[in-house]
Amino acid sequence: MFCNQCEQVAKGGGCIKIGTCGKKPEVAELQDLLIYSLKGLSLFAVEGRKNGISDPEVDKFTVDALFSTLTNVNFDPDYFVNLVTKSVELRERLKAKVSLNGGNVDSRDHAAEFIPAQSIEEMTKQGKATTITPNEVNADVSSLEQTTLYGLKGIAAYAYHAQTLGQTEDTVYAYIHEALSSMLNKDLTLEDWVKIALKCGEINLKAMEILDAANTGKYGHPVPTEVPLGAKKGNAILVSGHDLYDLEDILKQTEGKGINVYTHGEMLPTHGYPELKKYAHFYGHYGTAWQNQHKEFAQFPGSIVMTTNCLQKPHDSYKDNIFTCGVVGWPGINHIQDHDFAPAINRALELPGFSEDVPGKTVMTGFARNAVMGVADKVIDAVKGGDIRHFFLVAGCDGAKPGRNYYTEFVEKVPEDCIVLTLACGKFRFFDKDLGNIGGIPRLLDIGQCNDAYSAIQIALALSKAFGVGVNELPLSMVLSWYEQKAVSILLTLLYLGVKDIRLGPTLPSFLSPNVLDFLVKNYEIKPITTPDEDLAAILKENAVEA
Ligand code: FSO
Ligand code: SF4
Repeated sequence: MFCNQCEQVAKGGGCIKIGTCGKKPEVAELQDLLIYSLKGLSLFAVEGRKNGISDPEVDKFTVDALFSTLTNVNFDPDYFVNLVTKSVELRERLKAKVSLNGGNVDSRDHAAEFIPAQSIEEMTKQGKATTITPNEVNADVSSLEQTTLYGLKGIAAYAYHAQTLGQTEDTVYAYIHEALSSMLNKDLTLEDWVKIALKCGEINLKAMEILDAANTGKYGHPVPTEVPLGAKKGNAILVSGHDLYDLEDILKQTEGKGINVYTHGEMLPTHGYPELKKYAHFYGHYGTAWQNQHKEFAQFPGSIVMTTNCLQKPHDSYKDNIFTCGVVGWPGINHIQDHDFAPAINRALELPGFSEDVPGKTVMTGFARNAVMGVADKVIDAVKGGDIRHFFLVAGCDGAKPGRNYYTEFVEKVPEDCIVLTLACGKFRFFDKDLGNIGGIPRLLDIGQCNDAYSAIQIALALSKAFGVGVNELPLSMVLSWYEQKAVSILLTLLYLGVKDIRLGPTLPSFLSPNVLDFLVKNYEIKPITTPDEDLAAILKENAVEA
């Protein structure tokens, strides 16, 4: 196996024996075969669109399949065997349709013709033959191709959640197919790949926009909401991952059953949505970020539902209590079918639940774009009056590496006349700190999930409009942490928008070649994080000079 798609990659720039995430070689190679089959399928999806044919099943399948290969989503070899088989079936069906409509289906590319082997062992061998390792001869093209593939996985995650709520956009599907099929074209130049990678950022913005429309359209705009971190006596279900629709189903299906519903990890911001918070048994938040799940899930006295990433190998102590759904999977772990959460609900009723109320702190969430823009006048006055000196967007993923303590320290050291905006699971490094407020505006504003990066972008664009300056001239600095591929797509979106001077950590992606990194440094002034003191001093000094 070779996998280098996330920040947890093994030393040397690739996981080659087993993934640090727990992904086994068999699964890695089946995922590689799936990606290869999607490239073949995409050749005909592109040709189909040229001839007025688009196939909604192919579009949805491509997104689901890509998302299932994102870090910490699915570890079940059988799942990937089925997806490869389905991908080839869809390819042949589409090929026939395109041919009937006068399209050219003469591609002799192996990806357009291969037939999956009958046994899992043989299929794994087929996958191994398609594994892509960084190409030393053409390192920069190979680096941009990988960046694009990982960006596509991020786009697929957003498109998946949007399509679950019935929101789709053909430009997103069309780009995914174009980019995947481009990966079979060995004649593309470095310039071509720069364009494809930046286009990935543009399309990701679209995917995030439709997700935002889907979430706010169905559940309302988030409002500032106080969320208990303690617990209530009674049976309990813990919902992790990112999917709002799954959560709504769980809330509906548990109503009147004496079960309290808790969020874990990236589900925390769901407490801010009016159409979700209206459920009286939607109680509070339990635990912190994904990498702490072994300890936190083992202690939770109810059942647990993992709606999307980030899943880790379930420990024996809670493996009978945890349920996966949608594209998530682990071999031998119960999987929810067709949104029927009865197995997880019944398990919650069998388990003891909380024997008494557990007192705890509370945290605030729900400062998404609508809430922040609602107080824009106040914010602008505070900046003009000198009460707010600077905004820091301290956002992104959490992870297990010790270097991530940088983000906790950074937020602790942000001067009192500055505001911290945050989103995604990295916030659990500081989410329960009381940073006070500036003239009634909280100094720590939780915009939402990593899936709500669109909201942060809209806030930045609205501020730049209000101040009559570009985003790069705002008193706003981005200090980002990355882990998996959604972060790659968001980074590409920020580059597409021309955002400069991003500080990125805890380490830089291993799939960026030295020249690609140099390009990003020269054109976008991307910087690796150093120390909180050094970075804060540098940011505030630059800002003071500009002011
Ligand atoms: Fe975190 Fe995991 Fe949301 Fe990521 S839970 S790390 S960016 O996969 O999805 O922020
Ligand atoms: Fe390694 Fe990350 Fe790939 Fe898992 S997803 S195999 S940790 S690079």
